[in-house]
Amino acid sequence: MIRIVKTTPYKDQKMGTAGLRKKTQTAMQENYIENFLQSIFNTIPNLEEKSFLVGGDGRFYNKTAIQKIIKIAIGNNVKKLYIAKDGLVSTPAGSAIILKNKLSGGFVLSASHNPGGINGDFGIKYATSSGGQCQPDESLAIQEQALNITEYKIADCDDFDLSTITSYTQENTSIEIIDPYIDYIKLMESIFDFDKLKSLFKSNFRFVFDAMNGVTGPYGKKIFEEILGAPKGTVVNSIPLEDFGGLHPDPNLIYAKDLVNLMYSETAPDFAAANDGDGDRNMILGKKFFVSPSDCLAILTDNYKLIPAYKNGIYGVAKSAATSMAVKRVADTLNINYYEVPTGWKYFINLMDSNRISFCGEESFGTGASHIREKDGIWATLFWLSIIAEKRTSVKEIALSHWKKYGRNYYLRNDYENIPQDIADKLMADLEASLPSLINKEFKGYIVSDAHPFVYNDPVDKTSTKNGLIIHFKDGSRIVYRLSGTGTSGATLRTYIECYETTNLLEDPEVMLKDLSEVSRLISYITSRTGKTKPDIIT
Ligand code: VG1
Ligand code: CO
Repeated sequence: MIRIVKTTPYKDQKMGTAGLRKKTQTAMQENYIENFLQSIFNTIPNLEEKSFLVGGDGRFYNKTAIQKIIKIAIGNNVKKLYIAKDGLVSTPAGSAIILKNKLSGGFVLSASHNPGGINGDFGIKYATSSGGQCQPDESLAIQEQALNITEYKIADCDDFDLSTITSYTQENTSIEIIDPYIDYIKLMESIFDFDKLKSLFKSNFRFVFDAMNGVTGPYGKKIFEEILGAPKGTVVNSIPLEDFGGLHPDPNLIYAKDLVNLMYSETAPDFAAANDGDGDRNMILGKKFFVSPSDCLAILTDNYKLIPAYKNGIYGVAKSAATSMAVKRVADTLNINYYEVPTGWKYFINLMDSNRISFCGEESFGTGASHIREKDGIWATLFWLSIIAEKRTSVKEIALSHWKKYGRNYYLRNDYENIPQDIADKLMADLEASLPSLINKEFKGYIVSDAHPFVYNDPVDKTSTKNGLIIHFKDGSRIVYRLSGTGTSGATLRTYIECYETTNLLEDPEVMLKDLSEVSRLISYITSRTGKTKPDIIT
């Protein structure tokens, strides 16, 4: 039986950089998930012809929310649901499943790299038939619905067993519990030379993959250990846990501490990678060596010919404005298309759909390609393994020879967290107003050459988006300022800082960018406005 339930809106149901992201206890409020799902369905016509994927990264409340989504979908007469077995699907695999099966969209329940558990975060990433997150106008339409919702439709039925591959029919909806691995694994096999990777694992090569107790554990076990022959135990933290074992499933130098310590110890293996909770982010490490995400994108692009799927050429590459300029140097040399877009993977989708780019990346540990419409941590890891299998040299050597060829963009992201929203908004507004007056001014030896808000004009649908403020200096250095769109408490100010070097290639970025970091605080009065003399997080 379908029930119509009267409800009242939650005023905070706004889409952020990557869908809806909230404190878990916020998401657990009565009707919270129901309202949001109904709001999405209200924007989609002809639901009786539509099919959706549902799954998540395994965090706390995943299973409860999946049952709610199934029942709301039945209530709205959706034609078909593909539910990931055990409710587990990575964000990239979700995109692959939507595209391969030509689904109308999907829901991946994840707050990505944010901690899980009842005191952690919860989220819903809503993808359309593009295989990626909905576009800004679609987000607005959903928000509009959410802010005015008065009722939702839900099926009165028992929960569904998600633990076996089977199918059900309820009212007019068919529900199929699917294997969430197979389509993704086949896709990876179609891109990379698995035989070559197997031969790498037959040598003395040693690799650790840290799934951070998130959803890529089972994917990693199947791909690296079972198929490619890496030794058992190569994948660590491999069982998806509701609270990520208390870890913060964010693959960076701070939160993947055990892995970083291992890689900087005398017993370090040759190569390591970590993925975030939902498997779209990656961190790449060599022996005593860290590859920054911006460099990662540049290095992968420079080596595209080594990968069977790309050996005949790539269309081009795109990066978020906040990401370092390293990949532009490669794009210019390779003479391929190059685009700079706002932060958020959705901005890459039009460029991929129109064959303008093949690769893309963000400084926030995201790299990916047009095989799907999300960033892809395992893809990036397989790409690095392929480069190593070909060159049989160390990660450090690969990066160093890249810098020798192109120069090095030293890069840091400084985050100032938990700032009261009004203070953060005012800081940004005042900084924006002051930009014209900064031109030609000197700060600690750095002279401003240009300063402007970043405006992106989408070449496909002709929309323009404003995201962040950019300050260029005469020597090629840059500072980008923007406010996070994924936080769940207070505002986070992100400042992205870079300089360019052609000779001094092996310095510590924090040393290289010490003065420029100070300049970033001076120009925007961070300290006097927030009381913070240094960033809370440096990545
Ligand atoms: C952050 C990152 C951004 C990324 C987004 C989603 O957004 O900066 O690059 O696309 O998270 O990543 P923000 O607005 O907080 O800076 V994930 O792994 O949630 O999908
Ligand atoms: Co993520």
